[in-house]
Amino acid sequence: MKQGARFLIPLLMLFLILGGAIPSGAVPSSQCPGDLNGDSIPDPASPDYDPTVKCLQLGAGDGFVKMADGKLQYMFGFADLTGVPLAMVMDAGMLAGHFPAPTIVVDEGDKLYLNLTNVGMMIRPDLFDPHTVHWHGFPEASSVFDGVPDASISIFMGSTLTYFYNVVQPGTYMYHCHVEATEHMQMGMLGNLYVRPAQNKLAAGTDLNGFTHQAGYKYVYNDGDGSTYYDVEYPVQIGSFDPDFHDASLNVQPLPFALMKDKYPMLNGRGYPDTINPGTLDPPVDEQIPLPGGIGKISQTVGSLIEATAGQKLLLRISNLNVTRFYTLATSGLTMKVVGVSAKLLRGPDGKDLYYDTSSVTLGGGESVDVIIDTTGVPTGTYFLHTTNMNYLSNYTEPYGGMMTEIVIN
Ligand SMILES: [Cu+2]
Repeated sequence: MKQGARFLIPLLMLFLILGGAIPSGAVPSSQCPGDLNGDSIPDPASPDYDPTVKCLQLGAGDGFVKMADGKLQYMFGFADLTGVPLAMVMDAGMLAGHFPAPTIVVDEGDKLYLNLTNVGMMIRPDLFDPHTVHWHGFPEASSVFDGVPDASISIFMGSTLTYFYNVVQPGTYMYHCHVEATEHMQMGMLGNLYVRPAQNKLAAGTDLNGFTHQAGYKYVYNDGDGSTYYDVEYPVQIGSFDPDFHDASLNVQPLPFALMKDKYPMLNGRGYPDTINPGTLDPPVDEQIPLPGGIGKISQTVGSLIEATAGQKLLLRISNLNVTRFYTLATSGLTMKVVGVSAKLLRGPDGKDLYYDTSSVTLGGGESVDVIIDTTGVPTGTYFLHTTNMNYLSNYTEPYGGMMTEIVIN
């Protein structure tokens, strides 16, 4: 990190010289039907108010996160700026990247207006990288909202694009920036995203092939028989960082694409034992990089401690967005029933139930599974969800960490 500090001084001077390159005075032109005061939140008093409209204001830029062994990592990331007045979005978004990106949860039938503002790279003002949002695996309303630069548009510094999604399919998805995807995804522009099914909103007492729906019941998919009922849910995203790649980016060095080897395996942007901290991690700080008001913003808010009460059905929405390899996640002493794969209910073409029980799932980048753990009859206690790629039960040189978290049955 000393090396990083050496490069930072000239970079900061460059930033001051290029001050106009990042138009912090520009006010995003965001769309949110029913928003009366420009904070990206629909107001019920508005004549345009529609309860199925959801709005999000995301910033795309850079920031810092801390690994479980204490190492600071420069990263690119998204920030949730919903509720921030539009005039403040550029300032609030700078150096505010989160890892993982803010979790997006919507209901089938919603209309989602996702405003993406590129706030620029504070630490790398020499980069003029655009960004996008790619909702992986979802049938977009138009290819312009797909976020793949070849087929749609990407967002430059100071600009905002409103992505519109007609939320027609439930399931466990994920999202990421698709610009220079190997770099921007390795750098951390990855997040959880899932859609709850319309079946949740059926009238109480509705018969589902012998299963009686009640108010408050939740399902993973529109299964028609209550077989994907669950009580509590947790998104668990597999991700991993290569510190050599991140340090090269911080130090304005050539990026080692072909040498990329992730040494910080994580769940929801943390290695064990940070994974079992249910709350927000302390803001990352480093005395070596004296950037006033910069480093120190909260950037890791999504824990992965999993808790249930014995007898409950526990849903894990597991996705993998790392760019380097497959990972296997296993449970010890618990059975996982796989009911969905890659945002689809696991059924054959004739509707035949293809759910299966397992103790491990293996996912490559871009894959997801929905697993239900029925804790009926399970002894209370602490269980583990961990990778069986044993070398990744580590935080780089520190053993006993990495891609692992705890499932606590109370
Ligand atoms: Cu990007």
